[in-house]
Amino acid sequence: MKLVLAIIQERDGKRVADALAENGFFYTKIASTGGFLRDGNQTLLLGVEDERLQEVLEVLKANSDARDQYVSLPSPDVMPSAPLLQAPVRVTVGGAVVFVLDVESFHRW
Ligand code: 2BA
Repeated sequence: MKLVLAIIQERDGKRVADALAENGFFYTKIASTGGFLRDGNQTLLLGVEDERLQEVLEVLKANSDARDQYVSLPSPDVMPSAPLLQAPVRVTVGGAVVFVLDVESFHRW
């Protein structure tokens, strides 16, 4: 079994959730915040059997789009000494950022 940890953009949340449910995947959704943009995103935890790993990755990929976003200045919390940027900087935000972890054991009571 694998634990898939997928960080998706908030705007893709409903589409991804509907597709996962339609395909019979269980998941837990956690509201999260990106450390760089400080924008809301969603973190999904999915426990999946090894043989369905590829399938769940395809569902995630098909339903989450990469988008360009503009950042006008570094967050003072992150870079206190950085000067303000003159012009907004374009940043491409995934798609999805996905980690796949081996599950040592799984229990449900
Ligand atoms: P954020 O941290 O808000 O990052 C949003 C986007 O900003 C990133 O998109 C990337 O294109 C850019 N970015 C992030 N850190 C940067 C930096 N130090 N310098 C320049 N550009 C930077 P994605 O890579 O698609 O990441 C989307 C979200 O996924 C991230 O939101 C974060 O919440 C999460 N994420 C990405 N990589 C991660 C990692 N290695 N560990 C944990 N979470 C991660």
